[in-house]
Amino acid sequence: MAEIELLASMMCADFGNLAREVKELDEAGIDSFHIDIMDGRYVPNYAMSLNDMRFIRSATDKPLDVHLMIEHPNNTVGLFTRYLRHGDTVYIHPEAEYHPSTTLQKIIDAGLIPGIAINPGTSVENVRMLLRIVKKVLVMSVNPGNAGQMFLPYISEKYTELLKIKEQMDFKIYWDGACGSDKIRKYAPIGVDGFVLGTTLLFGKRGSYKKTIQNIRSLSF
Ligand code: S6P
Ligand code: MG
Repeated sequence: MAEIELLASMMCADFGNLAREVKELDEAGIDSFHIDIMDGRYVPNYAMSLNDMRFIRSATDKPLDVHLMIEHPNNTVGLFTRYLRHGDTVYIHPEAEYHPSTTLQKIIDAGLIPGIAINPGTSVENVRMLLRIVKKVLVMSVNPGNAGQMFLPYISEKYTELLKIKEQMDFKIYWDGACGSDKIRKYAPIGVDGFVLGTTLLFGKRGSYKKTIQNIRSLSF
C-alpha cells in the first residue's frame, strides 16, 4: 500500500499563531496544507481568503491544496493561481460554474494540479466527464462550509464507484470532512490516497502535532 497523504485543514488552525502553526505542522511531517477559500455565497461561511493563502504559501515549501468554495471561480481563479507554484493544487466545485472544464483548463495553464470537489449531494455520474481532465478528486463527506460537522454516511458508495473508475484513469482520491481514525483504517487500504485532517483528528488535541501525525500514519499500516 502506498503511503497516505495527510493534509492539514488550515481553517481549523489557531490564527493568532498562524506562523507557528504552519512551522509546527511542517516540521511534524504534514504533506500538504489544505486551504478552504469561501465567499459567503456558494457556502454560508467565509473561512479563509486570498491573503491567508498567500501568507501560508510564503511560510512553507510544502504544497498547498486550495479548495475553492466560491461561485463562478472562472472569474477569480487567476487571483489565486498567480501566487501558487508548481506542485500546488486548485479544486473547484463543478456546480459553482457554468463551464467547469474552462476553469480547470485555466488551472492547468497556470502549471498547477487541477481538481474537483464533489459535494455530498452530487453523484459521480454528474462529474464523470471531468474525471478525464482532473488529477485529484476531493470527496466531501460533510456539506461544504464548516469544520466540525457530522459525517454523512451515504457518501460512502461514491468511494466504491470512484475507486473502480480510477483503475482506468489518472486521478487521486482525497477525503474531506469529519475524517476520523476509523475512516483512515477503512479507506486507506482500499486506495483512497489522502485525507484532510481538521478538528476530528488533528487540531485542538493534547500532545504535539508530531506525535498526532505519527499516530495517524500508523493507522494505515
Ligand atoms: C469544509 C472544508 C473542510 C474542513 C475540514 C474539517 O467545508 O472543506 O476542509 O475544514 O474537513 O475537518 P473536521 O474534522 O473538522 O470535519
Ligand atoms: Mg476543504
